[in-house]
This record gives sequence, structure tokens and C-alpha cells, in this order.
Amino acid sequence: MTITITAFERSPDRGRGLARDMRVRWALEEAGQPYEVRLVSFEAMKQSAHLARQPFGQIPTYEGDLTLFESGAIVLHIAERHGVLLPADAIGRARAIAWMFAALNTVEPPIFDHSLARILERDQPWYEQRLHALEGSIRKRLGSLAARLGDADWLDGAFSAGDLLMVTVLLRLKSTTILDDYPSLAAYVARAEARPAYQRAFAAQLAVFQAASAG
Ligand code: GTB
Repeated sequence: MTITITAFERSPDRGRGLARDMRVRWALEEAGQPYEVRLVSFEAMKQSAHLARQPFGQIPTYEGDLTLFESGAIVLHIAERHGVLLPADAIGRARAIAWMFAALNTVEPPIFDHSLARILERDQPWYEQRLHALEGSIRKRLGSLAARLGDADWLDGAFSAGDLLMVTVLLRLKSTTILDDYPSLAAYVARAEARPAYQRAFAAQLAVFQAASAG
């Protein structure tokens, strides 16, 4: 079975590993699964062939044993199908999945809004106020997350799909100084980035940007 995922032909993050195909690449690397990548332009993403895979015209998608969209669902599928990134026992599994939801539903929204504001809302008269409010929301989440992590390496036992998603969310803060105030979280992110599977995934998505820049 060949696994094919989609990614930006030209990622606006310039190969910094922030686009959401990175989660899927990383999970596949953790699972030791080879994969192919279909690069799509912004235009192609909105056309029927891609919309059949992703109803909202976005990346990433997954094709293999089934066609799937939503990065969290794809990571969960990879974890379940290949028996990685989730504890074997039902209770441990449920707890790891709770961290996946926490990453995407509780921690990511203010971080995503903050980075979007920094790109799109700079010229608005209320920009500074909005940024301040969003930063407050982010700090509230990071404070809680750091308290729960304590001095553990990972959120709940062994490295899981919950950690994978949480780290991809926190990486979005790298263009700010916010994480500097949460050294245990900065160390958590660094620990995850040091994983060979992360490094292979990062190198693969960076190579796409470098090839597009050279061409
Ligand atoms: N909930 C969906 C999922 O998790 O799969 C969200 C998918 C999504 O937001 N995809 C984005 C996309 O396709 C790319 S990752 N956008 C094009 C569109 O909507 O038309 C989001 C992203 C984009 C850019 C950066 N960056 O430049 O740093 C980071 C993340």
C-alpha cells in the first residue's frame, strides 16, 4: 500500500515545519511508514479533485488504506493502524487521545489566532489590544500545561500522539519570545524536536521549500 499525503507546493512558512502536513509526516516517520507527497498549489486545493479529498480545500490529506482529511484524524489513524504513538491499554489510549484533543481544541486556537493576527491585522487600530488579549489567552494555557507537565518528559507516560500534536502547536510560538517564559515547555519542545522521526519529517518538508526556491 502506498501512502500519499498532500502538502503545499510553496509553503508560506518557507520550510519552517509549521504547516500541518508536518504532523502527518512526523507520525508516519514515527510509524516507520514510507510515504509519497502530492504537492498542491493554492489554486489546485480549491478544485474538485482536491475537494473530493478535503471538503474545505486545505492540506493535509492522506490516501492509502482510506482517504482522510483533518490532521488530527490522520495522526490518530496512523497511530491506530500501525500500533504506535498510543498506549496499548484502553485507559492509557483514551488519555493520550484526550491530549490530542487538548492540543487541537484548547491550546491551538489562541496560538493560531495570535499568529494570524500578526500576519493579517497589523494595520488595524486595535491591533496592539488584540495581540495583548491573545497573548494573555496563550499564557493562561501555557501556565496550565506547564503545571501539568511538571518535570516529566511527556504529558502522560511515554511519548504519544498527544505530545506530537501538542508540540506541533507549541512550535508555532517559536517566532515569538513567549515560550522563553515557560522553560519546561521550551525543553519539552526541544526534546520532541530531537527525535529522529521529527528530524526526518522536518528535513523532508524543508527539502520541498528548497527545491521550489531553486526552481
Ligand atoms: N483543521 C485542519 C487540519 O488540521 O487538517 C486545518 C488544515 C489547514 O489549516 N490547512 C492549511 C491550508 O490548507 C495549511 S496548514 N490553508 C490553505 C487554505 O485554507 O486555503 C496552516 C498553516 C498555514 C501556514 C502556516 N505558516 O505559514 O506558518 C502555518 C500553518
